[in-house]
Amino acid sequence: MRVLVTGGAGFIGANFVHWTRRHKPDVEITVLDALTYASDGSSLDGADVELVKGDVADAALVDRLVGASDLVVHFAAETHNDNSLADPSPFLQANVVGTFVLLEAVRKHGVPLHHVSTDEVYGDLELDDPARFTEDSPYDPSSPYSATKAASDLLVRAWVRSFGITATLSNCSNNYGPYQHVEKFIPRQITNVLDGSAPKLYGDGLNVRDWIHVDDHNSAVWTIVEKGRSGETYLIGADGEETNKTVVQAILRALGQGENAYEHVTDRAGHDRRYAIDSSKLRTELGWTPAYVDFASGLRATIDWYRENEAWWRPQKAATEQKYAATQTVLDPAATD
Ligand code: NAD
Ligand code: TDX
Repeated sequence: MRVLVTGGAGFIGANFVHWTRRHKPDVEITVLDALTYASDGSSLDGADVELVKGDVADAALVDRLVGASDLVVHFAAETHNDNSLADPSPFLQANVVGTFVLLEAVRKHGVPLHHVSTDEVYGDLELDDPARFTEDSPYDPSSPYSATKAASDLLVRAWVRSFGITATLSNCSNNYGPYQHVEKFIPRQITNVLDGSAPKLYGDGLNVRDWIHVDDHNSAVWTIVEKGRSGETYLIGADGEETNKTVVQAILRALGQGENAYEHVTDRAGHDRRYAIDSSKLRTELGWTPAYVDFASGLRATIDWYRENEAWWRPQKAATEQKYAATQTVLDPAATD
């Protein structure tokens, strides 16, 4: 079987490739990736894949690659909320037009598709709301990024209904683990501390994210590919709700610093307050369970990975911090703590 993995040089896609190599050695893998700033070809070192540099919105290229595949798993996207606030345009092109082009190719060739999406399509929850997102939650995206992911989900659903393509969808919560770009929350804070600078909390730092180890996300994707029903959406989550402040304090402690050695900086515009996933459907109908049930130990392993792989993240660090410094200023602690 040959799988076409779009976005396979990015964080989750590269981990998906390595997971597949470990658990399904007979699967042949083609990666289609534009190799944007967010990717690093070296994330795929040792993975034995065919790596094609190209755009998921390139119809001729996508047609050829899909025609030669038995399955498509679609990770390719622009993914950082802060970037989508600075310039939404690449998000429309990669996430909406790219998904449309892919859908036309799987329709033509009759190849099954798994579409990877995010819980952010459902908007956010209040901190004290006992509710969590389910497959029936209404779509209510807040940022340009999440709006384009919502649009891509709806395109996939429409192609199933109108054209009868075979496709499953998943919406996952926040991932952590190796090979995540230093612009994202957990790698940014780990590498800040390793560099001797303070972690940066947006606003009051009390926003909640529902953390899942990237290997659990990818084991869930394979479970859905193998056992899921076409046209269905499955929410993926591992009951990992934490405030951003708690995560930063855990990173500081693990790296031998005082747990309050962080700074508050300018909040993100439209910052979603809380995400929380109810993954009962995936667990009950398809029998999936996460392997990393202890966030603290998964986080420590991730910290160790960044400590041991400075050569992987170092080239991106200075430019990333420079970009942040242009828009974020340190807030008075009296106003936030
Ligand atoms: P990432 O930014 O690390 O990787 C995205 C990859 O897509 C990169 O390698 C990039 O080069 C590639 N890409 C971007 N535009 C492309 C284009 N036009 N054509 C081809 N390739 C292109 O992101 P990630 O965190 O690995 O996210 C992967 C997918 O998972 C995305 O669809 C994202 O919405 C979804 N997701 C992410 C999370 C998370 O916590 N990171 C959670 C839920 C869902
Ligand atoms: O320096 C920071 N300080 C901070 O407090 C950064 C970079 C982020 N934050 C906050 C914002 C969020 O509340 O941390 C939280 C996590 O931020 P991100 O890593 O930017 O993730 P988020 O916006 O939650 O989106 C992520 O999860 C869902 C991924 O980037 C998306 O691609 C995915 O769909």
